[in-house]
Amino acid sequence: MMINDTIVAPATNIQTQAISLIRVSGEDAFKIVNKLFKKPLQNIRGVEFKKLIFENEIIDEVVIVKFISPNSFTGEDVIEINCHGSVLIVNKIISILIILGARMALKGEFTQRAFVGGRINLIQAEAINDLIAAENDFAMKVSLRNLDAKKNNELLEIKNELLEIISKIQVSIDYPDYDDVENSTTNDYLHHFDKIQKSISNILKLSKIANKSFNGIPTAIIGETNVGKSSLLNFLLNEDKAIVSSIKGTTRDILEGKINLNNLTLNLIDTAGIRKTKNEIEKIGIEKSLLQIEKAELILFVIDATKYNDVDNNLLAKIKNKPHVIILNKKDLITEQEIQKIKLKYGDVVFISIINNDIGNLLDVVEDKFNFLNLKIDDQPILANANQIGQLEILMKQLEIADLNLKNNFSIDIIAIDLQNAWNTLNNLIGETYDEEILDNIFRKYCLGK
Ligand SMILES: Nc1nc2c(ncn2[C@@H]2O[C@H](COP(=O)(O)OP(=O)(O)OP(=O)(O)O)[C@@H](O)[C@H]2O)c(=O)[nH]1
Ligand SMILES: [Mg+2]
Repeated sequence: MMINDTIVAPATNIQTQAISLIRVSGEDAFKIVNKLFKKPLQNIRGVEFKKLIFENEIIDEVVIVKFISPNSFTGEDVIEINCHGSVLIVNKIISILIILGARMALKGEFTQRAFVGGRINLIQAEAINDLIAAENDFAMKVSLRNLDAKKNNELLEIKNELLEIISKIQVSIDYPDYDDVENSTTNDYLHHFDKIQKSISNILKLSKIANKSFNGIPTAIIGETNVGKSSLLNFLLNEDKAIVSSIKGTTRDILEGKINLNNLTLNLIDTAGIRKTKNEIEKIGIEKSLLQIEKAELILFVIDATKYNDVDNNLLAKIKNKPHVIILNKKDLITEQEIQKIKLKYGDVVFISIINNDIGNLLDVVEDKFNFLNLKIDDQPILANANQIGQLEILMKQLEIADLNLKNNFSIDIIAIDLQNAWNTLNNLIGETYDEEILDNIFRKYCLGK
């Protein structure tokens, strides 16, 4: 990636729509865009209405928004062209700008420039993409929070504390006698260190919980045959995805779909009904269902309410040690008296009747299983995307190693190296130091024009 050239990209979809937005950023933004007007743009922040002309032909009437370096998103001169939302016009304007000297931007390159130019830190840059990709309210709130650099001051504090320990250690390496003067004993280090470890461990724990909300929770719909598992999948997805029939063993293979609740996303998996069978194909399907019980992080266990006394106890035992919701379907076929009996037998269950489009409070019960709402997202950093969690895990390990070596009275030089590693990881996380390749990996996941 060259940082000195001027880039252009559509910031809205290339489709027929009311208005489309084209972004230009770079040193030559004004020079290039001005070639399209009779009179050049005024070189001040603001908005101008213009006729866009190329080779004596009017291309469009546009509204130009101008941001002057360094007061723009990228930190460079940025010109946004609001043109009519025609695919032809957008393509034409972009082609002309490229002929005139701009280069087509890479995905996420505007944000990358904002980061490299020091306008935002890496956590903020990642939050922009997480926000665009957010599929539920919780993911949206966490991303919005991370757009604000101040919200992650705790990380900077931890970094400063680490630096302080490192420099003290450095002093005692360079001037061994100075230790007594400073009175900075190993205990001092240990005390500071415990605090740092606790903070990072807490941030990692919360970030992992939040990550579940970002990525979706693998949720298997499990039960015996004919209980209404596929009917439930179809209802939740609001489409006829799975075949539903009164024949036992209708579903043979797993089927997947995704739904967004208020604070979490479920990756639903419909499975073959579990029963004893001689049919080879059905057997394979059932093996897959059993595997899904292992793999899923939430199980929706469906029981046919008219057959609540015949549920396979082995199967019930398998799901009991995983997060699960017991669902009694076909409520329409049983009496109030039977409902009471079922409650006595199973305790906390949800009654539903898919045939009557009634799933009771099922979705609330599911949301309550994961208490994202109780996470006080304002109180501590939450870095929920996979890249950040990976870095936090490395950091945690490095701190643990340093801690262990301190407690085992290892030479102070070794501990200095351990801490330096942790400090480097923390810098990578915030983006104060970075590897070009890693950055490219992060930003190429962004939308074009972002
Ligand atoms: N009365 C009643 N019937 C239902 C209800 N929900 C589903 N059914 C019927 O139950 C039968 C089985 O439904 P499916 O959704 O195919 O059941 P399944 O659990 O996926 O079955 P397998 O794929 O064979 O394991 C179908 O005839 C559905 O119409 C309900 O709430 N009430
Ligand atoms: Mg089915």
